[in-house]
Amino acid sequence: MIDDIEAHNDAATDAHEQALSAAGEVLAPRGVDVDAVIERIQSFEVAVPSWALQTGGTRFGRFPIEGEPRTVYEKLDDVAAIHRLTRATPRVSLHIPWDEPDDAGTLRAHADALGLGFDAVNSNTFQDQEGQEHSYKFGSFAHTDPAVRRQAVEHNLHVVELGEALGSEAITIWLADGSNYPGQMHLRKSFDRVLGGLRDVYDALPDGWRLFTEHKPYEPAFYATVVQDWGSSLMLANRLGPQAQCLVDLGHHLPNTNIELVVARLLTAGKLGGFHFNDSKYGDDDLTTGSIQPYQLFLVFNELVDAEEAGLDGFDPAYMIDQSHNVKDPIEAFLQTVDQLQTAYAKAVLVDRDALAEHQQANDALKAEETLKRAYRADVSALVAEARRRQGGALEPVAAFRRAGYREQVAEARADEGYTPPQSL
Ligand code: AOS
Ligand code: ZN
Ligand code: ZN
Repeated sequence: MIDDIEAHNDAATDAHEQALSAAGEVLAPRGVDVDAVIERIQSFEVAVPSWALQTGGTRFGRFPIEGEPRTVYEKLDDVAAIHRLTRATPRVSLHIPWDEPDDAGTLRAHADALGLGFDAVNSNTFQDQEGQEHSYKFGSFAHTDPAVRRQAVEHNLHVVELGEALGSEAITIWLADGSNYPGQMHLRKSFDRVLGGLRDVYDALPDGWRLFTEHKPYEPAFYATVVQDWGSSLMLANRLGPQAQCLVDLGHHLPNTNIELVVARLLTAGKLGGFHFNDSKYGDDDLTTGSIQPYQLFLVFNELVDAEEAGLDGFDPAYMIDQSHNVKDPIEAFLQTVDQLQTAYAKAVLVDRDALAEHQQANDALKAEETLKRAYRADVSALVAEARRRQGGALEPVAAFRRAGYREQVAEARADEGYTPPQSL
């Protein structure tokens, strides 16, 4: 299916090599080791969420495209295509029950054959599923009825068990629990109930596993959400123990929140578990990462690279994407996203940290800011493309994807009854 990457790269090579040498001419005199930066970009990996390979939608509707994956197996095929082009997405973050496999062993074998593994598994207690005994209308872990809380805990234990069978090593728990009106929910007691439920899940974690709590300020609850911000998430992680950490979804902050500062604080606490990358203009918009606020994304990566280079104890964030693709082809949106993430990472690697430290020490606000801006302004697109090429990926992933006609081919295959595996990936 996507087997003409070399031919595609050949056609794009001349222009790419000119761009790469032009970048070298700008960066080398600044003391930048271009090859070292390319190697750092090559080391960057991010997981693809199983829930975003079909077109998304809003509560007003969804506009599907032909060739969308129908099963979790087909979703993995699409992730393999993204990985083939980018060489940066070797793992899938699975949503349960939306992508619950009939048999974990079969799914794991399918992933193995595609060269894929599994990142954090995601539970779901924000919807009622068919045949479910108790409703989550008024909460799950925070519910006033112990039977509902037990059901939510059991579901999460099942997700951990399934994740273990798939080779995953973390669970992400986002709770929709909250209230729409003052007085509806006891603010302190609801938090205590959530902590109690999470403790039951935490106590059952296999060795080496991590539990991520994902905060979100509002939606679906519009008055008070139980795990509404990083402070609540950190309280939970601290109370639970060393295997509990916080997950930062970039879209889960009120307007103007300084997200890089949130990241810095969680790093200091040793509790930065991972990310859901996306971008937003207004709320939890789940737009393509870097599409709205690329400078903010760079500043987040600046904190991450700073921690990485400082060798911060326990620094090991799980990088994952959480987007909804309402108008773009989801595979193309992921190709664009990975490129945006690598770009932000590369620019953060370019920051002259010694100079920055000197300017900070001297309280030279202008020079300190300019140090960041200089790295941010650098054109790293050829370095990112070269990192892909060196690993066998595409110089221009979206162009290669379109030229390969992958979506058209799967549209045909997926119109048939049953599952037709792609012929080559
Ligand atoms: C919800 O707003 C959160 O971002 C979740 O992380 C995610 O979108 C959901 O769990 C889908 O699985
Ligand atoms: Zn999320
Ligand atoms: Zn979200």
